[in-house]
Amino acid sequence: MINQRTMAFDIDMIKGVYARMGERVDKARELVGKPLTLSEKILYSHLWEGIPSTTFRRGKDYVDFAPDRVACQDATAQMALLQFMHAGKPKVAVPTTVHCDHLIQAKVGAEADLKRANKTSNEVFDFLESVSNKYGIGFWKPGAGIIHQVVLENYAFPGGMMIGTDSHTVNAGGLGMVAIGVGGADAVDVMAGMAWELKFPKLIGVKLKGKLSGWTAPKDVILKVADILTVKGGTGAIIEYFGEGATSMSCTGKGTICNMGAEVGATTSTFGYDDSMDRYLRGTDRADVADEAKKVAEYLTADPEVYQAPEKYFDQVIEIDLSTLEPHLNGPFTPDLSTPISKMSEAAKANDWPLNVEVGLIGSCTNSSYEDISRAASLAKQVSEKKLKTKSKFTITPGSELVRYTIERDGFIKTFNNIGATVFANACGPCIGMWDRYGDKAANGPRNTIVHSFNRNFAKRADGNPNTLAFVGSPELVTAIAIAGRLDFNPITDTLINEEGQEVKLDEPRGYELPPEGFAVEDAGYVAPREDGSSVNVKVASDSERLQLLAPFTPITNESLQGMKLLIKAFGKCTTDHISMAGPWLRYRGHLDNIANNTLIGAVNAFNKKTNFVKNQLTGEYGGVPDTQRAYKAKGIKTIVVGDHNYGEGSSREHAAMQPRHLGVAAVLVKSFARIHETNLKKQGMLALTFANENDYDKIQEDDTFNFVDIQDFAPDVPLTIEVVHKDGSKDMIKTNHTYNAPQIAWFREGSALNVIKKENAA
Ligand code: MIC
Ligand code: SF4
Repeated sequence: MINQRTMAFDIDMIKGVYARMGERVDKARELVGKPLTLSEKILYSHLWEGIPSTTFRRGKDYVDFAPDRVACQDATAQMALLQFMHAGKPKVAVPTTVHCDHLIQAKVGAEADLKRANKTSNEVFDFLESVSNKYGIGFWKPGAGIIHQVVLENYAFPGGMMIGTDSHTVNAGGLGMVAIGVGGADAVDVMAGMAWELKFPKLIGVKLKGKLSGWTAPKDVILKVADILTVKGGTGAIIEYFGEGATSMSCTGKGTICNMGAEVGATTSTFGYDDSMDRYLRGTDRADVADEAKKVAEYLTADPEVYQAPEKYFDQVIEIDLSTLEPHLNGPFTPDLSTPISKMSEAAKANDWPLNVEVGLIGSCTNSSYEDISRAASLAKQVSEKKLKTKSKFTITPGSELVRYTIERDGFIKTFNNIGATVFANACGPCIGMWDRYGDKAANGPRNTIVHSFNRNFAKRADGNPNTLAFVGSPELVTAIAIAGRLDFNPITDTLINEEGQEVKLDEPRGYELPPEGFAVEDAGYVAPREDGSSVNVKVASDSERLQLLAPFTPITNESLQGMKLLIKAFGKCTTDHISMAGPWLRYRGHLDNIANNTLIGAVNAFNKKTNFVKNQLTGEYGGVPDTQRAYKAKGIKTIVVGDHNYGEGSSREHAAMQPRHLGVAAVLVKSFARIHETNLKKQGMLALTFANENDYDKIQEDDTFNFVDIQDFAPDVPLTIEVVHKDGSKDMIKTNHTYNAPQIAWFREGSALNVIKKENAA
């Protein structure tokens, strides 16, 4: 039995979805006039209007959806729930859960780390627990596991639609959902019982030919997809996987592929319902969901014609042959720089990447299934069998207590301990910079290489050290490389010299899709909310440095958009980690004014190539971005941020929009946006604009002043013009595009989407 439940959570809701699905999908097929992909079936059966009455243009039309559930993690839930408290609702309108996973620092090992986190973040955990209790939200306490793993084990169901305040919510695609990462304000819409809006996505089909074998793992599929699509190639699209390679893969392997789909910017990824999902549902005590899904199985995958001739139904089709796919390592500093392991020796030499690997880290929300761990353990076991010595340090972060308990019972933790591994708490830990690797010396840390099975490897991401080169690989490859201690170790061809001077080769990894003796756990970590939470008091201390009640944003007026200054012109990659760094700053995720002190400190200033060093046009002096911005704010001067392509890539954290908004940035003008960040800016009542002519980026100078000359005519599909006045008095007229529809323009005019909700609820 999986802790507090013997059957699935919210089974009635799931039955309701399945009861409606047939009629809705049939109607959609009739309207669209051709066979449907799985993605379309799920989207059209979750329209806010109910039974479809019209078709939508992919990549063009905004559509109102009715997701089945919401999930939030601690670092984003604080802001989401602080906003929800303003929505004026007594209870959440759809099943919702909160998961404590991001705020646990990895240092010594699971037990001590968890104890410390419970002490240092106790105020935040208490806040989240009491808000959950009040509004009918399921609460997963610290140590229960990482949101996406817990969702896959407990809540995900084939054909469902969910949103979550974390970009890797997409993991649930492994169980055939359409699961989408959003900012907190989007989650508030759904929790408050309103429609959730999304531009109808484009569809990318990925045909997986052949089967995985030997050293190649599901991770290599997504590493290859990242190579093909790059970090922005999936933007605005759902990736749907199919083919023999898909059905022959485990459900959790599918989860890995969907999870890291966030790294190509995809709205989400998904797989059609198959036996692997049936096995996984039954293995996690959800035979009831499996039985229900079986009854509507034809609606939980694409119509047969689609996978036979995919080019007729998808906007883009990619084919990957799993039989010839090699293990890959992606990195450093970006998840799409892909190197097959057989080419690593050459690539490392050419790029001067340090070959010595200091640490191998496995686990995280995307790669800590029983299958992953058992396969990695089969390699760790060979260390003593073959009289080897593990050269790198090695760490494991299990994705959930369910997995951790089961792998301990089955002896894998012991196997890892035998090679000197550290087992961290079931939490994000090193994946989100909550890894105390260097104490306070991270900023000037030494140049070094690490390999991990996580998703992201942006600069400073894991340990705060800008000189750490992180490479992403499968847990199997990471383990083999940690044993060998070298980045260019190719376990398929290379041998190692053991303690007795003999040449030995690692055998291929072997594992189990699901635990042969079933999953087990003592306390999975779930806390059910009260039936009636109306008397629960939510306390936020007025002098708290961790939590701060929100004050509504005031609208940005047309007048304030004249005479604006440039805050920063960001050069190159500017991810949400650059805009609002995680790691030590996670501490302030519930306190807008405090966290605003990290605003854009990681962005590179295009004029001097330095971080956190921009010109204050009022004094002519250079200073940090937050301080400079606060100086403009004090004078009531609005500012603009300029950026390159895929601005805001990465996380769903709406702090990356709320902080600049709080400090007085009014507009962000870039070559292109990542989806979630663009929406987050709109939700907070800011202007998110793109250059109509990309080269105009080059026209922006350090001392520029900006006037929005036609902002009074702000309307859907009409570009906005900015007059840019340079220091020498010369001017450029710059045309900018936007994707605002009429309701989104109302968010801007009212100051934020939340202000609009509040107004509607008060009326
Ligand atoms: C991440 O992987 O970057 C995070 C940390 O999980 C974020 C959420 C956050 O910033 O809190 C994400 O992916 O959305
Ligand atoms: Fe946590 Fe990392 Fe997964 Fe984000 S990607 S949810 S930080 S484990």
